[in-house]
Amino acid sequence: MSDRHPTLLQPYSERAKTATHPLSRYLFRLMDLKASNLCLSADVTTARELLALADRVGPSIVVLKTHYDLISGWDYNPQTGTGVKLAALARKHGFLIFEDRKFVDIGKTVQMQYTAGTARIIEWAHITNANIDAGKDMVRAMAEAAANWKARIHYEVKTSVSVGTPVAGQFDDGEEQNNGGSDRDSDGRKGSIVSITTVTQSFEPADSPRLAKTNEHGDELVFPGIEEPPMDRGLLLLAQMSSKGCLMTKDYTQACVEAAREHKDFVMGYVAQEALNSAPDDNFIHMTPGCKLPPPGEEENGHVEGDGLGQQYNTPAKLITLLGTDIVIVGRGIIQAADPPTEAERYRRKAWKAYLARLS
Ligand code: BMP
Repeated sequence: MSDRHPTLLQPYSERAKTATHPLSRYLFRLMDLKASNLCLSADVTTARELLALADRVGPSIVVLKTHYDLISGWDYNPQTGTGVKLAALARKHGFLIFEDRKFVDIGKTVQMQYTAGTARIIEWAHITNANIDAGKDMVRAMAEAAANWKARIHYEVKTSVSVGTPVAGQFDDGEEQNNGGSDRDSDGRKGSIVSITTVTQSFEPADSPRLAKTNEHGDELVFPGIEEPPMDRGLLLLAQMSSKGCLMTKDYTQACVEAAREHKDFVMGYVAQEALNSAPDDNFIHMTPGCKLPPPGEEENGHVEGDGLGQQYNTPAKLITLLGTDIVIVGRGIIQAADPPTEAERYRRKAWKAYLARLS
């Protein structure tokens, strides 16, 4: 770990000013505003539980991590489904959604998996991640897909059927017009058209405030103190894992660092077990799973047992103060508690304290 890198001693509010990625700048500001560097890994099994948990724990977190493919009853409707409902909760409580999809494949395939298919992840997840074992071109492919998506969402959803005589300006230049050829007359109308039927269909992103307002009561609520996140999408590179015997080598991790530097406009940072910023102008964000606190009342920096299936745990103090991560990702530590919101607050306080300790 690069223990003397300047970002380790910089407040998140300062890092918000120099981060390259618009979503990282936003996230650092959100962390500062909510005094939270906690991500909930919402690994529950039904959509109903997921939405209820997001609503209850939302006030304590800045990121909610999903595995959409372990949720039964996930509603794929792009306008009213689970992704849209999560996005509304994200706006209400002020958190970003991170789909822990761990993309790994050839570029063309990941582009399609990211933007299309059943889940249309790009539409509701601000952040996703990739294992770059397949090579760095995959990152470029995902960056391109995200840029194309962002360019497309400037068009809004509009499915309309109109019958009548269109006025000038109704068609964009170059748009196909089934008018049999016509000239505009002096008042701008297309003189030779008696009647025309136009079907226009475009779309709107799942996290558009306007779309969500048509959804359910309360979905129009927006977290105070900060604007809504930018429409940019961000990628985290899976640079190291928390699991025992993980096969990711130092060379692989270093390749992630290089890929991140090459795609600063799309890569926000890493899922890693330690801080990886080492070049003078690195300001990537680090999120770290494999985090658990000993039960309340026990030595807070004591050893925490793994789960018997390869998962290994460290405390927020070790991960943030010593190893320099920015956001801890906690799943079962919170979900399996008797009262998840209270436990999430305990994790938030400890993780924030660990960050303040690092600064001092
Ligand atoms: P838990 O806190 O319950 O162990 O959950 C950890 C979560 O983080 C899981 O969703 C897992 O898929 C994810 N994760 C991990 O545990 N280690 C990694 O290295 C990368 C992960 O995404």
